[in-house]
Order: sequence, then structure tokens, then C-alpha cells
Amino acid sequence: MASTDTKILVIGAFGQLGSELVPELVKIYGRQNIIVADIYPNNNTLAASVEELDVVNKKQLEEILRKHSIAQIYHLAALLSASGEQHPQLAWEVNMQGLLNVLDLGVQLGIEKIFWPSSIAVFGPNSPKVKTPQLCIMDPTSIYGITKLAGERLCEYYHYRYGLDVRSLRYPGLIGYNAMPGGGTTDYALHIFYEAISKKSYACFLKEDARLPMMYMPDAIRATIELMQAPVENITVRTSYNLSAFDFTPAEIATEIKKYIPDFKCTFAPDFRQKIAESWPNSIDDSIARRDWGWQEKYTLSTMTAEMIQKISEKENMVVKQI
Ligand code: VAH
Repeated sequence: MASTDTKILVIGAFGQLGSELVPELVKIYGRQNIIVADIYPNNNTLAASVEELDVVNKKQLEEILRKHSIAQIYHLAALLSASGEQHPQLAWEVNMQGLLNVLDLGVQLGIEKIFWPSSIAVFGPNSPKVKTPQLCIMDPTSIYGITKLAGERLCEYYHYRYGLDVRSLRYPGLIGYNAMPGGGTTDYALHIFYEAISKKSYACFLKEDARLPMMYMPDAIRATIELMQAPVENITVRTSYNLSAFDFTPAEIATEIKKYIPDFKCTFAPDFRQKIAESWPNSIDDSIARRDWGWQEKYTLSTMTAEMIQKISEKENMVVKQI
């Protein structure tokens, strides 16, 4: 457990994950111990300090780490799958050079612990589709998935070669109501809520039967913190842990939403993101995470939908049917 003056840097703090993780870290460690950095920072944060950072700039990162005497890093900055396909060279540069800078400075400055997010995007068309295991064929076809697979091997190398305590989770699609995602293939599962509530209609960019592993953001944040607080002797995976909660198709989440918005109409107009989704698993076996550090999700598709409808309706000042 971190001491009361452990300084924690969250890189990419204003993205979908960072926007929800920072408030939890502030609650646990105190706002004075949380420093946030982003390429597009703003002051809408509970953290004590805000830094502008392009994580590809190693000198800039080192200055921030030294200035704040950082002990732990959550390195979240990356281009996601859809954005990566539109800018593959930039995705490789940000996702790989950014991680390499964090790992190298982690060793150089003796950073205690590092968190880095991987993704189910590391799996590919020849990976088992159902209950995809921790270890199997991994042949990602998106540049995002390629950077995440390479990044996992880098994290494992820096652990065994230099003793760096870097920990990672292969997140499924993440759904939350606080921050809009940017450039993900699973983002439809968030957009559908906003469109259903405000317009009662949504044109989904995936096919109705595109089954993908998903998770409600509060579960993802809790998993991240539980992994980082787990005793080091419990951590047996130094690439990245499979992590799962539930899986669904666009048709299934549309049906769940209709319980609250009966006249909601969802249509399906697959675009380039359908091909990315087809290369990913339908469901994930996360038994190693459950064994090593006691992972257990709390939300289901049904309870997530109920909460998302309620929270977004409040945000948008809309009234929807209660069930
Ligand atoms: C994406 N939300 O869609 C991310 C995630 C499993 C998908 O990595 O790119």
C-alpha cells in the first residue's frame, strides 16, 4: 500500500479511462499526491497539479517525474483502435515510444510501480474466439493491437531484465458515463446510450451480432486499483492479465435499452470498425486474474444499463421510464 506521501503521475489523465481513474486515486491517496499530465490538459480535475506532456518527449517526461518526485505512474496515453487505423505511424510512435520512455525512466529514476493498459485487441483472427485464454495464439490485425502486444512483451522484458514492477490489464470495451471515449471500436456501446436518450434512435457502426467482451467503467477502475495494490508475490503475469465482466452484441444492448426507452430504434450500418471487431474475441477467460488477485466483477449488462440510463438522463436532464 502506498504511503501517505506517495506521488502518483497519471499520463493521459483526460482520456476516457483517466477521467474516471483520477477521482478514485484522489479519494485513496489524497489530491496533493495526484499529478495529472496530458497532451491536451485542462483544469477540470481533482488532482493537485496539471502538466502538459507529450509522452513521446522523454526530456519533458523526465522533468515532470523529477519535479514532483513521482513514485508511481499510470501510463494511459495511447491512440485506440479506430484512430490507430486512420493514423498507423502516429499510433506506433505514441503507443510504443511513449511506453518505452516510461519504462526507461522508470528504471533510471527507480519508480516503485507502473500501470499500463493493454487490451483484448492483442488477440486476432486465429486466437480462440470464445473464452479466449491468457496464453494462446495472438495475431492482432490492428496497429493498436500490434502496439499492445509489443508493449506487453516490453513490460515483461523490463520486469525480468531490470526488476521494474510494471503491471497491466487487457481491458475489454469500457463503458462509462463521465467521459466520452475517443477513437475506439467499442465506443458504440457508449454512444448508443446518449443517442437513445436524446434522439430515441442510433445507427450502430457494427453489425447487430458483433459480440464483444465489455465492462462497466466502475468495475474497470476497481480492477486497476486492486491489481496495483495486490502483493507483488501474487503477480504471476508480467505481460498483461486477461480481464472480463460480460459480453454482448449491439442487438442485445439495444434490447436492454428498450426496457427503459420502449420506442428506441437501433439500425446497423457497419463501417471499417466492423473488420476490427471481427478480429477480436467474443468472450474472455480471466481465471488467472481471479486466482492471482481475486478479481470479481460487480456489474452485469442489466445493472450497467440501468445505471447508465439513470446517470446520462440526469446529465442530459431527460426523463426516461423506470423499470
Ligand atoms: C478500442 N476501447 O475500442 C478500445 C479497446 C477492446 C477495445 O481497447 O479500441
